[in-house]
Amino acid sequence: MTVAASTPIQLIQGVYATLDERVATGRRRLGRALTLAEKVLVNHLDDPEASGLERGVSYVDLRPDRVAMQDATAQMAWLQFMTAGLDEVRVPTTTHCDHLIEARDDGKLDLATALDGNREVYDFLASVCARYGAGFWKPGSGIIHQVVLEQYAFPGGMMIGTDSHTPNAGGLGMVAVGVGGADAVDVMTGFPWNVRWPKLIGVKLTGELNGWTAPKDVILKVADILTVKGGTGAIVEYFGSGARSMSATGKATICNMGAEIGATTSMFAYDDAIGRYLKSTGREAVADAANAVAQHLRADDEVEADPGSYFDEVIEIDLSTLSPHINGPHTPDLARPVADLGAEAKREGWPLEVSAGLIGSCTNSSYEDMTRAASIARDAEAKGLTAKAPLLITPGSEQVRATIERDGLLADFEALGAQVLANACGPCIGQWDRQDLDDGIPNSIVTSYNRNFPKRNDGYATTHAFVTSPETVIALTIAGRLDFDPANDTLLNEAGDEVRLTVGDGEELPADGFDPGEETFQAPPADGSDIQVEVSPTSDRLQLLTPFAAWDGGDLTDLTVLVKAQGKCTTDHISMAGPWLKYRGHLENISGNVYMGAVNAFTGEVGTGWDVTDGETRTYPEIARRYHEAGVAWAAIGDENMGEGSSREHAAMEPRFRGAKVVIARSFARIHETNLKKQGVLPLTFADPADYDLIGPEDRISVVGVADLAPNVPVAVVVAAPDGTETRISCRHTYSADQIEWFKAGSALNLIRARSVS
Ligand code: MIC
Ligand code: SF4
Repeated sequence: MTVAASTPIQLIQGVYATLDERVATGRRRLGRALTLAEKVLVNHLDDPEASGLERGVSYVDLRPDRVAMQDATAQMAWLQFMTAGLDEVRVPTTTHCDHLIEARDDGKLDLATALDGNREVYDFLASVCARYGAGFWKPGSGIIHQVVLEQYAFPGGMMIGTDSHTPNAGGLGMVAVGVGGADAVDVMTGFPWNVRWPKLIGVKLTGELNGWTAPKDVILKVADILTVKGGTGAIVEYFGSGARSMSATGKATICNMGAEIGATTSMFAYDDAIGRYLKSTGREAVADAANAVAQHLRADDEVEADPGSYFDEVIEIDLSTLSPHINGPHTPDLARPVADLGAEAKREGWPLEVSAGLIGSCTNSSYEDMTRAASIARDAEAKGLTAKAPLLITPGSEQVRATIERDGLLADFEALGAQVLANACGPCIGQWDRQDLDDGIPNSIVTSYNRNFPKRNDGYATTHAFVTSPETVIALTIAGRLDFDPANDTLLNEAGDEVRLTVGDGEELPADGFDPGEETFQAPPADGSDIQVEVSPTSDRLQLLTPFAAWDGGDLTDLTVLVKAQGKCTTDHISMAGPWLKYRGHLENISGNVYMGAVNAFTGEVGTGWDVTDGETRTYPEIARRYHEAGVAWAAIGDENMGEGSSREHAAMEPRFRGAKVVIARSFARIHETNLKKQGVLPLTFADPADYDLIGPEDRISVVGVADLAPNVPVAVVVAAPDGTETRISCRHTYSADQIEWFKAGSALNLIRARSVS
């Protein structure tokens, strides 16, 4: 298999060739018209006749068309793939280098520093891709989701990616789902991808965006309505005239940030805007092929006419009356109109001064985003305004960077004093060596990113991050204040005149086409079998994996409680990013951060707990290491939406490596729950959420009747208090019969290894 810099038209035609028959099968089996998501799903079922199709209940096997991985998650995924004994990936796969570039000076310098500092990891990824037939996008090529949108995504396709914002490709009408590395390895090794048949949420968009309102405001509003867990287990399908009025990249922004409501993915139907984007990015043939099957790349007419009969939940948003929004701090679903932020910030004591504005990330770094933001920069310049706070720009891809440079937009930002960073994630994932401010100083930043968990951007707990559209970011950065409403307020310019900022319409696509910029793709050789993939035994960045032990057949008894997390415990809390990204290929070293950000429910302290072996208080990573060395098996307890956020399987592998047997929470985020299952840790939820309160610091937890673990049957857990009192509680799980085998084997990967050997 040769993996090219774009999806071959033959692959797409192959997917479209089965649409007629598969859509008919879906309509027949469900006895009704189909939504778009259902069409794409049915067309990718491993067995369309036999699969269960009960929403939120049946587990199904799907056959994705592609796999994409970014450098921070790909290392662990490839290390797992390498143990499977295959010669080549079975599904087209690409690796994208975007997460490991730290922002400090400017794009060029920072890239050179990253190339040097991460050489071992980049060499590993480049050689492992060449060895196993995968495409490699070098550092500087751009953020995975922008590159995928520009090169690989296609309407009606299905892909999985080892990053939670993979749904970005839903902007082109793809079912694109974020997964942990072990899921990717299943598909790369030729096995189907096993997932629960999703529920469906419909979002009907009417009207048209105008003024300061942008596509970002749609998802900020949806996040407000659904909250960080409201999309769990569901695909969000956008439809209606308002959906058709938006650009393809605007649609991608909305789908991208659907990750923040826990949705499996989000998607839009194929339309003229998507066709225009495909043509503009050199994919005329894909647009032609999509046009030929267009009736299957949207929901059946009955769905738009009567959405309530087809979706589990329907939300309606009128774009004409939607106001610009801004969400945060600390959680992406805390929304309000921009106009109301000032009053709320004063009430809450959030610093009103804006200390930095950041535009970019996979969510908002398209050509259209940049032209809208640059129009405000030009307007401000012309009106004698300067930016009151530092402005940092990260172009989403080399193609966007080269094009906005050619078209003078970078110069517009630079005229405002902006720092142009590398085409990478940068400050979005804590890769920000912030020079202008030290830790400990309460401050507010505004970003066009998607997440704003504490410490996420600069590593400072005292930074309040607000997420909004690029337009609003630049306006608030120019004003230097959170209590500025660009649509209604004025600013004083250098001459002392009151002026109002205006926002341009932006350009959907570059009139002169895209400039591809520097060549950043490395195709694999036709035969990579003689390529050596080096992992030094003394490396502190990479470590070969040792298989986890299989289940011993007994109950999980007498487990110590390592951590009982209170409130938000995202994957950033469980396995911090930023400085820790450098250990993503080294399980032992990265375990040095396990649960470091979790709030101890017994003490309210962050990252420290009680060590049962000697009664001392230590950091969670230290206690976990000591338990591992002493052979103490343990449990972790979580609150609502445990493991929210990222796809990083390190948040499951680290606990597993250090001896976790079970994680019991009030509820889980989808990817984290699957990652725990895949790595052989039992994820359970309290049947009665109030039982969370029962667990004390010195209690011992036993999961009984493990041998009888069966789908849809609750599990009994005995909580033994230090005085000997035992309380029996009931917990739920979501294992299918197949998934129970992962647990028994010790991990899903152990099963793959066993199958490849036999
Ligand atoms: C994120 O936005 O949190 C990340 C960093 O892109 C993660 C992936 C990772 O942790 O490597 C994600 O969203 O999945
Ligand atoms: Fe990168 Fe941020 Fe997007 Fe994650 S959310 S892929 S860190 S740009």
